Amino acid sequence: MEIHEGHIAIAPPPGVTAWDVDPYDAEILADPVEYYRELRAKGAFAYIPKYAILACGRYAETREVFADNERFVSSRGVGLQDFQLQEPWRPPSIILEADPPYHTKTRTVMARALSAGAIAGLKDQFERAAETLVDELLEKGSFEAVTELAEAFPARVFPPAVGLAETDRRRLLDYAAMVFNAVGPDNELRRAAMAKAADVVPWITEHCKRYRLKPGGFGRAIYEAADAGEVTETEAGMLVRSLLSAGLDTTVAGIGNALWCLASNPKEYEALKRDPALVRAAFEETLRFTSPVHSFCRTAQHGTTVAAIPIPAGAKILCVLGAANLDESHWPDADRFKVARRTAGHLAFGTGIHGCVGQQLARAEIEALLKAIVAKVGHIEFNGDPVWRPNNAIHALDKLPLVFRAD
Ligand code: OVV
Repeated sequence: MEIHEGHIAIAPPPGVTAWDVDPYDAEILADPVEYYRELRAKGAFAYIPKYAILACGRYAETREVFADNERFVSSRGVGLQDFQLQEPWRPPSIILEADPPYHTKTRTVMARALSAGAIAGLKDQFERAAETLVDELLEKGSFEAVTELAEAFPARVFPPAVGLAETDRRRLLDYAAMVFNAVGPDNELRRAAMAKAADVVPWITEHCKRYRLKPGGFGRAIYEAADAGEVTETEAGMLVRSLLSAGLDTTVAGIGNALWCLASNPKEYEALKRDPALVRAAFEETLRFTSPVHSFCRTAQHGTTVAAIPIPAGAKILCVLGAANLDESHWPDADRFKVARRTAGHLAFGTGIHGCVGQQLARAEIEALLKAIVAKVGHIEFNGDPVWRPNNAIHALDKLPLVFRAD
């Protein structure tokens, strides 16, 4: 058995095309649509010699792998590294990187903390914060939408919702950059993100503690499950860490990508202004069209087959959610952004038992923001070229110069 990038190096299974590509190449990460198309064209799976893994990007097989947590486990890590073979950079997440039955327990606690009821109580706060921010940006006219909007909005509303007494936007974003780049190979992106560990990790660990969290937030809701004996105090801290890992950068990406979609498709923005009830659909279409989490891996626990392709035990499978969400055999006019599209079944939040537990929170944030934008902003225009920021798991913008006009 050969080990490569921390996982079992598999041989190409019969019937699978080898493709000499690096899915974590910075240029592909910044502009992935052609790579997505080629991946789908290779078949149900492609073999990637550079990492000795399989990759899938067609809708059906990507969904099948993600939906089957028994054959395709998360406890061995959702990146290239197999946690059975190599020690991960941090203690594994007890929800993302766990399987049932343990996962069922932690997921139940997290799902309750992030329940519809808990989120409904934040709606007014989110809407007020959105109106204030959009007014400020209209006042400025032109602005850099990644820092001043996509980051600014979640940075204002998410830490208070968690109950963080003290917030540090830079450290929270740097930590997320570590978490999401960590699922890739040991490339330049991963190393650059990890270089900040000594400064960022102790801060995160400290702010997951009970006494750092204010009553009424998601953090304390998790610690209440420890009081009830459902999880230990340590596990509660680990679940708060999951909130801080997955709760900020993802919504930053979603908001930036939504603005990019709307600025690139002025007719669709007009449709949204005519019918603001489409705000929710516009966000779902943004998720489908730009897949803020572009890919995660699973590990085949045993030998199995998918689409008649034999998959050996221990194989890492790169599930390219961004490619599945653009699969023309599943989505009519897949390469067009249409706010009125039926987007049910998109894989941007994953699917199955690991499907995004914070998705209602993400929707509540972006809907508050898009509602304020649609109500107040007549036109959204580029004020320079957008620049994408390569990341081993996140597809998001680095720079988005925009103009908001009231008329
Ligand atoms: C979905 C997700 C992404 C990144 C980190 C985590 C979860 C976590 O549980 O730490």
